[in-house]
Amino acid sequence: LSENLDLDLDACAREPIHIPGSIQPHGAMLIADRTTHEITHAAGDIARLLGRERWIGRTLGEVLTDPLADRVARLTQSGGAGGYVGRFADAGLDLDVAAHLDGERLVVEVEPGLATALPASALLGQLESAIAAFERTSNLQALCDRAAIEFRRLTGFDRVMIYRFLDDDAGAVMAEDVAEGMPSFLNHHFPGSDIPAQARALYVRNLVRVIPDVAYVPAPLQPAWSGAVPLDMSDCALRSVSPVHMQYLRNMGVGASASVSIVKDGLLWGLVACHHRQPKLMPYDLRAGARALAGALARQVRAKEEAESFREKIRLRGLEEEVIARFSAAGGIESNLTSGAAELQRALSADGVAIVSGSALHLSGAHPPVDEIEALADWIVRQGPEPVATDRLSEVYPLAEAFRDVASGLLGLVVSRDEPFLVLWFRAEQVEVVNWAGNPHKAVDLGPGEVLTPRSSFEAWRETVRGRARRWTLAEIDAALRLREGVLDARGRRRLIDLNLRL
Ligand code: BLA
Repeated sequence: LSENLDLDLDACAREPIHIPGSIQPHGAMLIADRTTHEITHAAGDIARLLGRERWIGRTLGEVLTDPLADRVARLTQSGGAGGYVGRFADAGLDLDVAAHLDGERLVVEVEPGLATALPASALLGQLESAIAAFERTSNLQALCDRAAIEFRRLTGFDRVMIYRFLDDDAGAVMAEDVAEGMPSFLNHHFPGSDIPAQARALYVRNLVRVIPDVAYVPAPLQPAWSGAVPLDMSDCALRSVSPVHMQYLRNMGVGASASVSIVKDGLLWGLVACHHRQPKLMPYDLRAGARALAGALARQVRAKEEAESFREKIRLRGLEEEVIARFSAAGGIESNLTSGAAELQRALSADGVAIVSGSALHLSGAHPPVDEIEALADWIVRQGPEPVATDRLSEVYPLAEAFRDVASGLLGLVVSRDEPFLVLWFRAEQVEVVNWAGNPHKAVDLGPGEVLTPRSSFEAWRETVRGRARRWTLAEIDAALRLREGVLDARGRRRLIDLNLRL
């Protein structure tokens, strides 16, 4: 690969990764006619792996033995999608054979199996206990922490990360389990282009991919492909991977990589990303186990997310009532505003709050300078009665550039215009929040010229989220609106009480 990688990011997404025309050489591929079983193409070191000297023009039975060839036929008959065929141990190596149908062609893949046999009962037992552990976790973060541990136990890789896709296809490492001495990527965020769109689409269809040796030399299909349509390797375990990504892994000091899709409701929610310092295989049985475990993880992610959004709704309701009750209590709103600000901040998980009440200002958390808040409040009043909700304040209010670290996100609510009475919720710029969570960037220095590494990707992500905050959810904006109604009602009632007292 040339030193001058063309890092045009559109080009990344255009690379046709499903038709590389070659495989990773830890295994071998045989392409045969569906009806005659005659082998037309092959890739990889067949002589070494299968102990056969000639294969083109022979049948699958001659090269793989008849029982295996029969099973290939059965597996792919009557529209079967294909799958595991069996073990081939003729040449002294223990090889797993899998096959699938591609139009009129049979695609047979042969690769090293587990070095020591793992009884199905042991694998199933491990999966069962991992899934039970997933179910016992109490929230999404705890689930992901547990998942990193269980996937590392299953695969034996040095670093296992739960990588979650965020807004704009960017992603973050939200949980990690690492071997001693392995650098951490916890809390690192990455731009969407690190895993381009066509790769994400492929990973919804093909749930596990492995790169057992990042130093491999691709083995091309032979003889050279003559068909008008290149062989689609979307479903091939041995598919040779993008050279750009190989460079990325090498720059990262990784010897082997594997990743497992976490698909929730048909969408790619995240990946279990596994790294090993040395080359490392992830044989068929382990991949099947990892697929099953990732399916269970995805279902638990959904359950946790649903439970969390339900809890969130209940919590918001409870807080609304509390805040409103406080505002209606003796002493009225004014005497309760200072503690109220902190409560309002927590309610909408903001990083700061300002309450503007007449000429008084009540503050909580991280907020812009006081004179900036006053100008901002004037601007919000001028926007009209609808709440102002933005995750990129400086794009609509350029003066916010000066304090975007603490207030790139704004939810501004005018409760009443005449006094005036406003609540401003602030959310910090995303990079700032990541810094608060522990700046992962301090750990390792970037070498000169290392363009394709997670650390320079982290920098790229930093640049793309300048001036951006976490979005306000509809539930949060709704809660703010209900709060306004509640406060107005409470004030109305207090006025009446005060009036009655005076009369
Ligand atoms: C694929 N990129 C991937 C994959 C991951 C990442 C996990 C899946 C393949 C695998 O399992 O190894 C990204 N890996 C990461 C990230 C971390 C990690 C973010 O460990 C963080 C710790 N990649 C780039 C750029 C391009 C690019 C700039 O950084 C484009 C020019 C391309 N990445 C790229 C492509 C693939 C990929 C094309 C698909 C590889 C394939 O399946 O053939």
